[in-house]
Amino acid sequence: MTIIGGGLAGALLATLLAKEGWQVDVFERRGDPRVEGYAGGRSINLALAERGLHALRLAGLDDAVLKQAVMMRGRYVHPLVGTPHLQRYGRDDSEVIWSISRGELNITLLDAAERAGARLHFGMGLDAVDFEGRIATFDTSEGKRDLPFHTLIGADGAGSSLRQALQAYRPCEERTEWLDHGYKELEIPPDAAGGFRIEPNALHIWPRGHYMCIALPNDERTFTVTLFMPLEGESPSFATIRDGEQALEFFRRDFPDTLELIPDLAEDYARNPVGKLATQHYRHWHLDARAALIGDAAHAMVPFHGQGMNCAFEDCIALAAHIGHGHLAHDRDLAEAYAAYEAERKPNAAAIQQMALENYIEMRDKVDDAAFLLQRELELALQERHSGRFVPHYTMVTFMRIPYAVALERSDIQREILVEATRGLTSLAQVNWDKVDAAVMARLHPLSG
Ligand code: FAD
Ligand code: 8RB
Repeated sequence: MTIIGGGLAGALLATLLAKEGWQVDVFERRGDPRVEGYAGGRSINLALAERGLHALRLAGLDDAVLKQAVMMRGRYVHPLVGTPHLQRYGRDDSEVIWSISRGELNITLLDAAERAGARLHFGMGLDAVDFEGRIATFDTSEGKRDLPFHTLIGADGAGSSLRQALQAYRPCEERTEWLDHGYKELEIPPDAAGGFRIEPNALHIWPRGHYMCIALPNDERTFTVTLFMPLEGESPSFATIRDGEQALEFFRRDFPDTLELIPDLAEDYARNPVGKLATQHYRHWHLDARAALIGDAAHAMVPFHGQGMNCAFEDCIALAAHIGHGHLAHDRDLAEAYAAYEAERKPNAAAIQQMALENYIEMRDKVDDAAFLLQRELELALQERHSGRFVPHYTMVTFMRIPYAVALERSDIQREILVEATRGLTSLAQVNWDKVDAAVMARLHPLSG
């Protein structure tokens, strides 16, 4: 098994396959982060939820990762006017998400892959593939190198070289849906006493309608802040807020409480690049037994549900399960395993891609809105009244492992029930419970798992 990319999915899949007895080689373009430090430098964090945590559990890595994680109990919403407040994600501290460092996670996964017997090759970026002769060409510091392979697994991220090679060899339908919003990262350092400057156990959101800031805690007492806003168009957009001075003025007006939290705002803003965001769709994720794609290489998504890594880890579990033990290395079996993996995961990836787009509107606009908050209240009440039948959207995506496609289908029905039952109302006391209960019973069957 030749895995291209030693990022999050590549390193986890290498561990799982090596444990199954496969001979695994991982080729990573960058240097070894355990030797050279994690490329990208600054502390960048990710939200880990149940799907990702479960995958780590299967690899025996959950304890090691959680040791360095910061618990996030809910959304801490900072309105422009009014009091900041916590909206819990779940019922109690068993339903939380975890902020973890990408660099530390990647190192934990690479160590595990090596311990399981995988061979890691750093400084080797895939350049081109001869699928007929089964030769892969890599860029190295000493020039190009050709290596034979049996099968290639592309875990090389949203800009996947393996996917490009596949598209060149056997073009298939593809679609990149660019979001017209981008992002920029900023930082909240520790306070003078070395502690967190704001509530550590939350995912902070400053919703502002068409744009927003979020902040996730790091265990070294900093927060990584991400500003999301339109790339072009009328102010505010990245086209109109161009330098540190304009950023200061913008934040003074729209995020006044963050000014004292982000002392280097002007410098961070001027120095850090504007990131672009896209959803990528590919008709085929595999080429018979010769190649398969996982994670962002197969289905990059926008970040607003915090599920990119979680979904990529689910891909790894699914692919490893379909492939099975290392002694079944016949091309026919492998091609079947790849096809079964693709059939299982494609509808689910499409579902979370769509839900991620929808969650941007919720985060930037609705978390602050009275009608939405009433719907959320009703959602929690219905969870109590119809336990196992009415399960909140966020809970299905974040705290359960039911297929994303099932979560999407049920969320659509539930949203209709919530909107219908709260239309024109200002409090739960006015709800027509007989009618809502009947709608729940008629339209939702009990969910297992
Ligand atoms: P990656 O982790 O990107 O790994 C790809 C690897 O392939 C890299 O190591 C790269 O160097 C290597 N590579 C690339 N090209 C080649 C080549 N030609 N040859 C060899 N190697 C190559 N997801 C969440 O679930 N929760 C979050 O909160 C969250 N926050 C995020 C925050 C940021 C700033 C970003 C950018 C993403 C976030 N994501 C989050 C998404 C998550 O990072 C990705 O979905 C996840 O990393 C996908 O894993 P992957 O292995 O497919 O890709
Ligand atoms: N990629 C997240 C959520 C959902 C939070 C909620 C949202 C930053 C890039 Cl934007 C975002 C979530 O509904 O209350 N859970 O986890 C992570 C998020 O952004 C990450 C940090 C991010 N991802 C390029 C930037």
